[in-house]
Amino acid sequence: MIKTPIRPWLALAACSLMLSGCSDDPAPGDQGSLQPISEKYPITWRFALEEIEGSVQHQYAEAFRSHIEDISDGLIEVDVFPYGSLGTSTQLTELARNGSVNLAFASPGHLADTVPESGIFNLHFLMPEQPEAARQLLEDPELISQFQQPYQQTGLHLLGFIPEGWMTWTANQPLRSPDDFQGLRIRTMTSNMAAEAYRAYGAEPVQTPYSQVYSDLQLRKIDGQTNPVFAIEEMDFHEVQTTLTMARASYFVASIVSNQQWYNDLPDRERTWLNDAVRDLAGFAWESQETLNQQRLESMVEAGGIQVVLLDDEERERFRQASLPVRDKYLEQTGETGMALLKFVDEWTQP
Ligand code: 6CS
Repeated sequence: MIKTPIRPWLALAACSLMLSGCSDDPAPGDQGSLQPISEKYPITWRFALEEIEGSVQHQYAEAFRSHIEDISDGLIEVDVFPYGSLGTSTQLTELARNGSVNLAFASPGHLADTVPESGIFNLHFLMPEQPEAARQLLEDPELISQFQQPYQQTGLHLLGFIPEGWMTWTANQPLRSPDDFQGLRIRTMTSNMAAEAYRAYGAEPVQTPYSQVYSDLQLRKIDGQTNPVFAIEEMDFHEVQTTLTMARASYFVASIVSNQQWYNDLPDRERTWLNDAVRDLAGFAWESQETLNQQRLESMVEAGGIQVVLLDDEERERFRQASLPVRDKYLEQTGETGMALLKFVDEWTQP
């Protein structure tokens, strides 16, 4: 069955109309106005997702919606826009930057062309292997604060990082060593740093939006792709690939961002509700991605459509060695800020 790809440009046009026609809500920046409180509320915050319904980001956004409604006593409502309703990841970042949406997910795999420092999460063999350590690193306020200025320079405020699980590799063959990547057309997210990580293995990366991956695999325009398990299952990539290789080389990290000006202009109590909600949901984010990744791996294996290959330490070490020069490319693009971030994460990982 040929799937109809999501057509983000059509959806985006529709949404621009929808956004301009749905402004019972004050425009971003108007929310500190002198309107009587009873007229001003309820306010709706728009939250754009890079993933479809049922995904890690969607589960998070639904929990966020419910939590913020609770802590604000119904004064804040949240409109969640799953992937496909507004545009590609890069377009969502633009919508957050220009204030058309208030909140969005922005994955460094796409965002690194806009915020080069965020490309650190595209480096392989960087994150701590132990889940608890990875979690603590991503929640470390010092890490968030080091990223704040690079995000702000582009008009975004970084609210936090959300883990989505280990990236896995799918192809029509096992990928046990860099030799297996020679000439492999692997789809990566759209930033150059995301592609560099696979160029270092000898692959020919193809940088495309998420919505295009299924049909490109089906039509054999690409040979493989990389994503966490939950995403492979929900986007049906396992239908058009034979083998899933687990190398534990990199971790999928998404950032939650808001429009910087909107964030600055929020009345204090609304800003507090927002920050509290992100902090309160950190545990939920961690647990929901673990559960979703585990359940979907089991269901794909049970269905029998895809073979799972786990790399051993020796195999992983060959990839680690091949991945190291990519750190220099990251530093070329990020200078001293990137150097400080890399040092921070390295010290965290190998104290
Ligand atoms: O591969 C991608 O482009 C996407 N993958 C996931 C799991 N989330 C968002 C991102 O855009």
